[in-house]
Amino acid sequence: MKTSQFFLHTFRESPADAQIISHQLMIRSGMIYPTYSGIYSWMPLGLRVFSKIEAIIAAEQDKIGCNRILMPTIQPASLWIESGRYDCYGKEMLRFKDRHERDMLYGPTHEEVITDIARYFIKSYKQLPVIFYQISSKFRDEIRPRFGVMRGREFCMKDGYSFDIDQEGAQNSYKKIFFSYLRTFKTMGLTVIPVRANTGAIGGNLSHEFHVVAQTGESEIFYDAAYDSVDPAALTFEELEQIYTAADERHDPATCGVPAERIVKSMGIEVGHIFYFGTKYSKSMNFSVIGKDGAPFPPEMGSYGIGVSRLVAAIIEANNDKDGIIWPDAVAPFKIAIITTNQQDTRGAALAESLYSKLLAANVDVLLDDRNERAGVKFSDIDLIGIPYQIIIGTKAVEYGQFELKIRRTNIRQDLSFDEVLNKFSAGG
Ligand code: 5CA
Repeated sequence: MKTSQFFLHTFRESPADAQIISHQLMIRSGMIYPTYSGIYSWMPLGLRVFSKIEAIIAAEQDKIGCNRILMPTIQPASLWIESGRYDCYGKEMLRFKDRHERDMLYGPTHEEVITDIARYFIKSYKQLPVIFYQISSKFRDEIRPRFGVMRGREFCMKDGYSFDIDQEGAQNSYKKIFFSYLRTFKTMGLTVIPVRANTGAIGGNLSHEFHVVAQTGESEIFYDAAYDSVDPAALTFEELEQIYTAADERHDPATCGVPAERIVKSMGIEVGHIFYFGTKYSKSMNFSVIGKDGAPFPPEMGSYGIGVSRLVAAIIEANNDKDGIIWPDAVAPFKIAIITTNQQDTRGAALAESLYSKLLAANVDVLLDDRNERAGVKFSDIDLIGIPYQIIIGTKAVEYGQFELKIRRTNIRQDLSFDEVLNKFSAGG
């Protein structure tokens, strides 16, 4: 992609209501546009990051055998009346009537819709276990939408739902998802802490939230300092459960059993939340399957969420400096930006064009900044939008064949030849 074609619009200032750095940087880099309070449009730069995050999540879900589907955003109230949640869900649910005066809603979550699907397709224990997931828009009429896409009203979630024969099966599905989430977040360059949580409106008795530790997080989390020195992916679920972690509403210093001086308290951004709730929905919605013994039974269920749009902001909170965003490679909108310092210099422009087409041919995600702007403007824009690697093509490149590589995160600069640049990045380095 070339900046001469790419719809890149950066701003020097951020609006007064943008209180946290990720919100400010997302607006300043033109990643999102606030269409309405808590409702955002994703612009080309933002959508590239969003899509990479979505693809990482989907790849990991597929790898562990989850089935991707797509459910409607608009749901009939009747399903929620069946499950018993219609009256208790409260004002967060956007309710309206269709032209036939039937009660409808914009889905804040999909337990009812998936249970209705499952009871149509699944008749026998032989069809279990199965896990479905989707990546789609949700609407929650949050009382205080804020921090941009961090707490939106319309937002994107990966929501997954498991169906199992018995408790043991359901807990295995839960654990499988638990560890897949650790891998998913790691691939995005994020460190997360899974904490024991309450189940709230979803219901059930086993639940974990996944938190990115950040000053600007909205939730308080508590955990045993011992957690800081473990690699959760290297432990079993049972071993991990031995180390105390808790979401705010679950933490009780009197009963937690960990000496106060060992308890770490920090702010966290909740990027994922998983629930095991047994037969809550299968029972209330009359979903049962025929068991081995010929008798019908309600399957055991769990649900598993990742905040896809929130993740974009969370990654920025964890990766920025005074000049802007610093994307981890895996989610960067472009891996490399080629910057000509003087686009009028046809020799430099030709070198840039040639490097650009060779990198493109090698399948590298590259942005060519071929704008007729001052070098300083280009440098600050490319820093702001967080491209991990910058190749600067100025007089040194034209005169001596020296292409300056700047690494955004470390600010380390290095002169490379044309072929060295090509080899370094074509090999996936
Ligand atoms: N049905 C379950 C799991 S599929 C569920 O809805 N869980 S949830 O309510 O915890 O939401 C899952 C994830 O969506 C949260 O962990 C959070 O990362 C994200 N999320 C929730 N509300 C918002 C919001 N208003 N804006 C952005 N992301 C949100």
